[in-house]
Amino acid sequence: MKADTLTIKARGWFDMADADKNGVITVDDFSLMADRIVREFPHADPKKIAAVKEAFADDWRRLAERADTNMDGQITREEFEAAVKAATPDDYSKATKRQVAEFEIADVDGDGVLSHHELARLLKAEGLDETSAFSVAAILDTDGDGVISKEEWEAASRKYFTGDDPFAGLLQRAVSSV
Ligand SMILES: [Ca+2]
Ligand SMILES: [Ca+2]
Ligand SMILES: [Ca+2]
Repeated sequence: MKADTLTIKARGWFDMADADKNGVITVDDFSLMADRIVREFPHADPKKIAAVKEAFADDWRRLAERADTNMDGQITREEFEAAVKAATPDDYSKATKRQVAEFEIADVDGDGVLSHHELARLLKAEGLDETSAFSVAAILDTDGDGVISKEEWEAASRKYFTGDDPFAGLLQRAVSSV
């Protein structure tokens, strides 16, 4: 990946992760992101809701371990960008608990795949506008069969973090316009 692509992505990820927009990433941002998803899917199985909350708490702990250099419970933009630059592709090679939990809660009809509509609801809960959410769903449906399979979701999550891919920019624009 090109260095400038990584910097642009790191900025976009920071803005996404700083959910309460107070300029630093803390545990509160991760609870807020989890709450937004849960609010979008209030009738989900309580186990799926618990899994989303736990996955976000877990993601916070993993990020803090890696990025909160001075251990004050806040990750600044500088700390975050340094951590992103120090990360190796291996750090993103496996689907995280969060990706799995997000997929599960968004699969409202429980058929094991996400319709474009189901995925768009998840993405909107994560801050995308309607148009961007459906564009991203179409991009992630790589075989064009009308649904996003677990494999497509995991491949997309990997590519989002490691590739010079087109939809990282799309996501960033969508998020920065919120
Ligand atoms: Ca924040
Ligand atoms: Ca489904
Ligand atoms: Ca598909």
